[in-house]
Amino acid sequence: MAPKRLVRASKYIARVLRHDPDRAGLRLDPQGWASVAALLAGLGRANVRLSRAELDEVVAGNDKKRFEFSADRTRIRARQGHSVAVDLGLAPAVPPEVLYHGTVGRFLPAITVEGLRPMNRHDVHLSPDTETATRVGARRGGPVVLAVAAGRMHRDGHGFRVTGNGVWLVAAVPPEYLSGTPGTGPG
Ligand code: HQG
Repeated sequence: MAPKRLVRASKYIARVLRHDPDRAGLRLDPQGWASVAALLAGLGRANVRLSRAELDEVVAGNDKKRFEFSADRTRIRARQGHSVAVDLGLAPAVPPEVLYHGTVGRFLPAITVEGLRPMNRHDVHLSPDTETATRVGARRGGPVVLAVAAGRMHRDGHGFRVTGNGVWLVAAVPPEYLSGTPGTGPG
């Protein structure tokens, strides 16, 4: 289990690299990369003091592999989840026939009408299995897992990409591709 301080640092880094680079005085390049030295300096200014070795530990030990280093390890970025404009350079990929989305009951009336929208992120995030989707939904309350007819969507021309840690991204999911999964929500 990571010490509390590293968990706190990890959350701060996620916020900076995905949503708010200004907060740490950072500039992200178009692919979302920031200088490791600048990140550590920015963290220090925000009183989240971290050594390079501890940063390595945060990146390697992160439960969902949220961050990655460049090949020369001088730059770092979030693998997904941005609200700031970045081009992660992910190639289009053919999704499995079914992907899953974990949400909560209170969003279903809107989702049923509008489908899944990226909300504050750049893409809708989909999970390859119901266990992961259940965890994603449970962040907000009693989880409801929706099945997404990803194969059919792809054949209909919707572009999918997959991140290095197995999260599937798509611009939106129209309601006709959604259905409930047994036991977690409306059928
Ligand atoms: C919902 C975490 C109303 C959607 C997780 C979700 C994931 C709608 C929320 C990753 C809607 C957006 C992404 C509509 C979608 N009307 N609500 N039309 N369409 N929603 O956090 O998928 O820890 O942006 O169901 O584990 O929950 O950050 O997306 O509940 O992998 O690495 O609007 O974030 O990863 O919430 O989570 P989010 P998400 P990290």
